[in-house]
Amino acid sequence: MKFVKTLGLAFGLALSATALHAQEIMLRSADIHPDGYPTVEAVKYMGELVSQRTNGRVKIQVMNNSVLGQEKDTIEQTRFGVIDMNRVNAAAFNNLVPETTVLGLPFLFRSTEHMHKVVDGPIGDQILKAFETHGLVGLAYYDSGARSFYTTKKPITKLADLKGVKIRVQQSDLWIAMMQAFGANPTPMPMGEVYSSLETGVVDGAENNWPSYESARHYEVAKNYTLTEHSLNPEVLVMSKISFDKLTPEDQKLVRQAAKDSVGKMRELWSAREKASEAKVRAAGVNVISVNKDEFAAAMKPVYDRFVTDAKMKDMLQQIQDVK
Ligand code: GTR
Repeated sequence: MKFVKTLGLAFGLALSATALHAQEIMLRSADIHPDGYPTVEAVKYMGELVSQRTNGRVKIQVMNNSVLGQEKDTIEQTRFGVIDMNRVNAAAFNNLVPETTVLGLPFLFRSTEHMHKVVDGPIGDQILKAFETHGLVGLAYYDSGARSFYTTKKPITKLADLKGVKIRVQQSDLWIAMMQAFGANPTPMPMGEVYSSLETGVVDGAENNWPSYESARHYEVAKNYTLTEHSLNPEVLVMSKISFDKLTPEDQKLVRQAAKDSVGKMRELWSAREKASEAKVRAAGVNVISVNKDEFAAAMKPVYDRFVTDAKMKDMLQQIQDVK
């Protein structure tokens, strides 16, 4: 956190309590996505809210486009208080905060509405709370749509087509296991390496939502997009516990509230961008393939067997499934 300027500090010797209160606070927030991407714009919007509500005393600077590094590294830096805030997909937290795993389970959510109800309810809160023992404060969930496969050469039209296909995955044990259960050969790597890996044949494919497939230009090199829609894993906005603890209780409340208040904006931006990205890649000639999703879902039992083992996970899963 940068305390940029101290208002009303006449001599610069010692900071009085009042002067400390008047300090301008700049919170730096990381994101890998480019300008215009809904997650980036939603955190900018949150920044506007925070600034309005504090008369410009607290501000958020969104440092997107991976300028602060790839997600795994920025998460570490956020835990150490070098970065104040971070917007990342839940998958990136799976190994650190095991409670997040449940949200990425394949074919878990019946619809976006179901996912919203879960993350907006007690389970969502429980998972956000779980970040606190790992140096992070969970602020809010953002949409990430449905993830589907895309491949460079062989189009995936049925489950058997994934056999032995090298698929890039997020760096998460859950996601590696999921790809194995689909029969694919998982290659974990950061998002920033995917384009060149597809282009040079290091991997045969990857999987993501329409906006990422489009904005990262993966559709230029992997032109077959198969609508498996295997996960609705949301994005998570977190704050560094170190940075959070430096704020006054009032500012902590304000930051939490502004994050929650940005969710509605994010959902609007997301549904518009999903449609726009889909239209753009279809217009660019992408081969969009429909599949029998039940066949893919039926292969996921080993993933559930491996990750839903203890009483806590079983209970969370049950509660999620019970949400109507
Ligand atoms: C995107 C997500 C990123 C990252 C990326 C990936 O949809 O917004 O946070 O998880 O996918 O596949 O690495």
